[in-house]
Amino acid sequence: SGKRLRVLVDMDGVLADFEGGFLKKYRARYPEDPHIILDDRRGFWVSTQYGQLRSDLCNKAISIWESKDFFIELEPLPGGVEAVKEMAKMDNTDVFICTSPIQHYNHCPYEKYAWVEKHFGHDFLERVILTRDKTVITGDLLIDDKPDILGVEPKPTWEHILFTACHNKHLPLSPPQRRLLSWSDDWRAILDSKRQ
Ligand code: UMP
Repeated sequence: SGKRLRVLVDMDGVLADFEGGFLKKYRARYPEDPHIILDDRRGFWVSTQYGQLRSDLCNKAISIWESKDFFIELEPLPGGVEAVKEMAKMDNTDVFICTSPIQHYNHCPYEKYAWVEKHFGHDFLERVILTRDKTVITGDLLIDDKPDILGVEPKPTWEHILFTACHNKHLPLSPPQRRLLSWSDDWRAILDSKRQ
């Protein structure tokens, strides 16, 4: 009953393994330099933490995700593609993949579309939203691993569900904020809680 539910799902860190893909390619390209194991990641910005480890490592980190084939070769996170495909088939439910491309645009926007086509099929390209400001996108839910999602709209329509990632797992939630621990967690209950 009631109106349709609109769910926005983030890509990096929620559907695609950005952190794992980064670490693997960083270690391969800079084998003599120190790295941060995933369990020690803190803070959303990988480049910031690498810059704190040693100042030159900030730009070395950035060089990894600015490289061709970085985004297309990211592995899907367990259960994510299946969950979103299932969501898209649910009655009265509209799902969109809502992702922020990097400003170095040579490869990233193209490869984000290509990744969705590869894992979801061509028809799902209708469901992709590329934006640097998610606060101007309307929806009932935004499932995203970034703790602070800010932009020009001070009161976004969506409820942010914090998707657990290596960099945010130790963060306390400010009530009434909710988490999705993984795609094995009860995402259906979160959707149902927003239905009229
Ligand atoms: N990103 C950076 N720097 C970092 C970590 C990630 O630029 O240290 C990029 C990768 C993604 C984007 O393209 O930021 C995050 O997008 P969302 O997950 O917020 O959609």
